[in-house]
Amino acid sequence: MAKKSSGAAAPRKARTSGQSSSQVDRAQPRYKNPKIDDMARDTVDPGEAMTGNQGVRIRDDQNSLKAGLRGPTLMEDFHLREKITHFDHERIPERIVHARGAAAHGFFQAYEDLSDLTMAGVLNDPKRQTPVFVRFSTVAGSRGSTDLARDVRGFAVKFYTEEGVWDLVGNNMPVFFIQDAVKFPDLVHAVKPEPHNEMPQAASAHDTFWDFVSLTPESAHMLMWVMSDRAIPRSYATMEGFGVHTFRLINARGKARFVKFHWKPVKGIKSVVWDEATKISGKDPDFHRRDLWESIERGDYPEYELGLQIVEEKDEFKFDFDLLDPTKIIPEELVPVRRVGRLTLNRNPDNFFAETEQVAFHTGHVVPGIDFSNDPLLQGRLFSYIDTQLRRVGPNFAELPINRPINPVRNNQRDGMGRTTINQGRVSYFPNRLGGGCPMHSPEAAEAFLSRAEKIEGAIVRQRSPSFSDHFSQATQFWNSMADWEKQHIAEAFAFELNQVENEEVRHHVMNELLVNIADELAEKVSVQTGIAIAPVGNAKNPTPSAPTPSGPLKPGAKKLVSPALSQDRPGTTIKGCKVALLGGEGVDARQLKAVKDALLAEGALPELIAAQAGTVADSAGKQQKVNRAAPNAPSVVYDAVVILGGASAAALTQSGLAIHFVNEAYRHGKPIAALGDGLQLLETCSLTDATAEDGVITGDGAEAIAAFLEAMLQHRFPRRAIEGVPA
Ligand code: HDE
Repeated sequence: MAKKSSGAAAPRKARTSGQSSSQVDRAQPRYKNPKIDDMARDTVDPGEAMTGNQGVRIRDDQNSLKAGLRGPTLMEDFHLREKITHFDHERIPERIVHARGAAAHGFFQAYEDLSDLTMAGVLNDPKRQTPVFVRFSTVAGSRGSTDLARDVRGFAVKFYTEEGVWDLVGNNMPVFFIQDAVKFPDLVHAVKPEPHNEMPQAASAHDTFWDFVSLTPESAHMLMWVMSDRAIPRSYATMEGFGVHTFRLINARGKARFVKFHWKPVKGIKSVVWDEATKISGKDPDFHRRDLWESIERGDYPEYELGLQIVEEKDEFKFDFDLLDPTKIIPEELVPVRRVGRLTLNRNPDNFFAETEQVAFHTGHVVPGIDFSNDPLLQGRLFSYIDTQLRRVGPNFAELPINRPINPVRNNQRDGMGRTTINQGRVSYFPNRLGGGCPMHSPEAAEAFLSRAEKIEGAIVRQRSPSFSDHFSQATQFWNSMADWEKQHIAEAFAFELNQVENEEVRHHVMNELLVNIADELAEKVSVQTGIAIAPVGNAKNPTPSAPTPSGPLKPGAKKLVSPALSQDRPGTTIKGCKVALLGGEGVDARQLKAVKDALLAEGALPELIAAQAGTVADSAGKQQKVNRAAPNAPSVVYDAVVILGGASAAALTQSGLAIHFVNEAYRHGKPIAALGDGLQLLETCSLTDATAEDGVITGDGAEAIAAFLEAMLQHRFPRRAIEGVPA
C-alpha cells in the first residue's frame, strides 16, 4: 500500500475552529530542514501492493477485462477506465509564458538586521533561515523547448516567511520590453511562434517579433539586453536576477523607501556564445535544467546574494528617468547595490509536476514591510498573476503543498474545485457571534499587512507620463558600457535575428527607427552583416505606421552615458562546477591524467575523461581508467574547457575526426585549451600552435602548465580570440 511519510504518522495537534487538519500540521516550523509538505509525500516501499484510487487491491494491471481471450473489452473494467481516465487528465495548461522551467528548494538568510528599512522578518532577522522555492524559466518557448533559446530567463522566488508567502517574480534582465501592462498580450503574441504555422519555436528571430518592436521604441533598452550574452547564460547559477520594478520597503514606523531588488550570483556572470547555444539546443536541450539538478545533487549549491538599491522617497524625482518606468535601470554607479543576504538552493524537487509545474507565483503575494509602486507594468501584473493561477491551477491553487504558506491560513474562503481542507464548524462568514468573532481582524498587530499611505491625486487619464518618453538613452548607455567583444556579440545577434526576418520593411524599420537611435557603431556593424541600408524612414514610398508610443528627444549627454557594472568583461573568482573534457585514449599519460584531475577536483571543477569508446582505457602505467563519456556522446559545446592529454593516445587523437572537431570548435567558442606533452600533436593537426597562453591556449607538461590552465579557466572564455580570428 502507498505509505504516507513522516507527517502523516506524526501526532496531530488539537484543531482549532476553522482550521483543517493539514493547516494544523503545516503550522509546525520547518526552517532547519525545510520540506514543502511531509503530509503530501507519497512513497511506495518495496513489496507493497498496488491498489486503485479507492484503495482496492489490484490483481492484474497488465491485461484489460475481455469477453473471451480474443474478445472485446468490457465497460465494467473499472480499473482500466480509472487508469486511462486519470492518464487522459494528467496535464494542466502550460504557462502562457515561462512554460519551460526548472526549480529548486533552498533557503534565504539575511546578513544583518534591516529593520531600519523594513518590517519584513525575512530581511530583518539574520538568525532566520526562510525556506524558498525558486523557478527559473525561458519565456517564449513551450514546455518541451530548449533551455538555450535566446531569451529572457525568469527568476521567480517564493519565500515561505513566518508572516506569509512573499513572491519576488523577477527576470535575469533588469528592464522589460514595454512600459504598460496593456501591451503585454501584444508583445507575447508577437514573440511566440507565428499563429498560422506555429513557427519558430522558442525564438524571437522572426517577422512578427521584429515588426512589433520596431513600432515600440520603448523596447530599445530591453532589446540590447536580449541581444547580449545575458540572453544565453551558461547556467542558472551564473546569471543575475532582478525584481525589475521599483518596489517599496516600509519599516515599523511606517517610513517607506523605494527599492530595486537584485540577485548577484556568487559564481559570477557567465554566458555561452550563440553558435554554442544553437548546438547545445540539439545536443542537450536540458542543459540548464541538468546543470541545476546535478550541481545540487553533488552539493555544489547555486548561491546568490540579495542586493538592494534604496532610494529615499524625497529623491524620487532626482534622476534623469522615472523610477516607475520598467524600461530603466538605476545605474549601480548612481545608487550602489547593498548586499543584504544570501539565497542557497540545496534541494531538488521530488516531483516535477507537483512542485515545478504547480507552483503558482503572484507579484501580489507580499508580506508586511514590502509594498508596490505605481509602475504601470507592475500594477497590471498584480491583476494578471492571480487570474492566470485560477485558470491554470484552479481556484484552490493556494492549498497545494508547494504553494501553501508555512504559517496557518484562517479565513472564510470555502469550497471550489480541488478543495483539500475539510473546514469544520458552521461559521464561514464575518462578522459572527457563533464563531466567537473568529477569525478576526488584526488592526493593531505589526505583523498584519498595511498598505502604504500614498497620496494620490490627478485626473483619470489613458495616457503615459512624459517622464517615460526617453526610450534610447539607456539603450545607448548599455552599448557604451560593453567591451569590444560584447559589442561584437550584440551586433552579431541583431544581424542573426534580422537575417531571419523576411519582410524588408520590418528589417528597414528596425535599423532606421531603433538601431540608428542607439549607436551609429551598432547600426553600421549590423548594416554590414545584414545588407540593410542606413537611410531615413517615413518617406511616401515607405511610410512609418504611426507608432503608438512616440519617443521623446534624446537627453543631452545621453550618447556619453556609461555604467561599467553592466559589462560581463570580468574574470571569475571560481571554476567550481566547470566541466572539463580530458581527451585521451589507450596509453594516455598516467602522470598527466592524475595531475590534471587532482588539480581540477581540488578546485571543485568536473573533469571527464573522453575516449573513442565507453568502458575503460589502459593508461601508460597499465592501470585501467574509467572513460566518463564516449566521444560521440561528448560534444565540445557542453564543456567549459578542454585538456588534450599526452601519451600513446596523442597520436591516435590526430586521426580522429571527432577529436579534431572538438578542439577546433572549443577554440572557436573561446574556451581555455591545454595541450599537455604529446597532446601538442592535436593542436598541430588543428593548426593552432600559434595560439598563446594570452589566448587561453596553454602548452607544456607539468605543474606550471596546469596552473596556467586553471588561471585561464577563471576567464571562462577568451572571446577576443574569436574577434581577431574566425567569428564565433
Ligand atoms: Fe510575467 N507572467 N508578466 N513578467 N512572469 C507570468 O504567470 C505578466 C513580467 C515572470 O516560474 C504568468 O504563472 C504580465 C515582468 C516570471 O511560474 C502571467 C506582464 C517580469 C514568470 C504573467 C508580465 C515577469 C512569469 C504566466 C506585464 C519580470 C514565471 C504563467 C504586465 C519582472 C513564473 C504564470 C513561474 C509568468 C503575466 C511581465 C516575470 C501570465 C501581464 C516585467 C519569472 O501571469
